[in-house]
Amino acid sequence: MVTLSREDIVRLCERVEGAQTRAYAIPKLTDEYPNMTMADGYAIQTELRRRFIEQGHALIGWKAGLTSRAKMKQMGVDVPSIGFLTDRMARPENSSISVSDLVHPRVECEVAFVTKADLSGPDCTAEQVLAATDYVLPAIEIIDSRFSGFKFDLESVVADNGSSARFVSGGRARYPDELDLRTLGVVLEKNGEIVEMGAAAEVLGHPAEAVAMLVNILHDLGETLPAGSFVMSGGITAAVAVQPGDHINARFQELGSISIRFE
Ligand code: OOG
Ligand code: MG
Repeated sequence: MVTLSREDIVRLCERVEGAQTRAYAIPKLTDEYPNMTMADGYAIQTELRRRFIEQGHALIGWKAGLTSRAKMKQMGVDVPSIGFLTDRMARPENSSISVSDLVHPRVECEVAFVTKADLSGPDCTAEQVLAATDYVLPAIEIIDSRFSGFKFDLESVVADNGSSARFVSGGRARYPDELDLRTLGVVLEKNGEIVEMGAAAEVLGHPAEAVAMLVNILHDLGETLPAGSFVMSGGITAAVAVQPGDHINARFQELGSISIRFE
């Protein structure tokens, strides 16, 4: 249930938007509003999406977050969430990503889905997601919580659009029925060293489950997932902090690898 007034939602949205666009850390929103609900968090996120679209950003898809045990444990949160993705967050494969306009970025590897049919909740299933999937491809998400110390609770992180900052996709696109998306392995390397590894089943047992969950949360927000959407299903392993000079390579079984640098 939304408990915040429209005025408070707009005020908190402006606070998050300022921290995102000017890259500074703010206290988590629940410090000031301890009774804030998840619905309040989504109301702030929805207002942020409205403002970005009004400013000319294009909505290209969505992301599920906190869908693996590794991520939930790392962040101390046990409920998955969703956020929106715009064209301004996309970066090319092999590019150098500037950290000067980010607070304290981390990288994570995810399986991304591109859809070819509309999907809607409230009872969307993983089977429906796979039937509506055009292809899957690997992705690196660069998350950047706007909250001090990268510490937050669910209400605050939802308002901050799930820490969304940048993402890079590429590698090799594949049809989902040609792969076993549960046993698909990924190795994350930083400066030539393996720092994380895992299998995609870490994401709710099957990454398509995370997309189904996302569609069902969208239903609660009064939205559907249109054909042609780009959806990231959530970090498979814990996220890894990056600094200028770091080189990241995510090797996905069957889906190729993605490399990026930070400057
Ligand atoms: C929240 C975003 C989580 C994922 O893939 O789990 C996320 C955070 O950890 O800051 O994007
Ligand atoms: Mg993520």
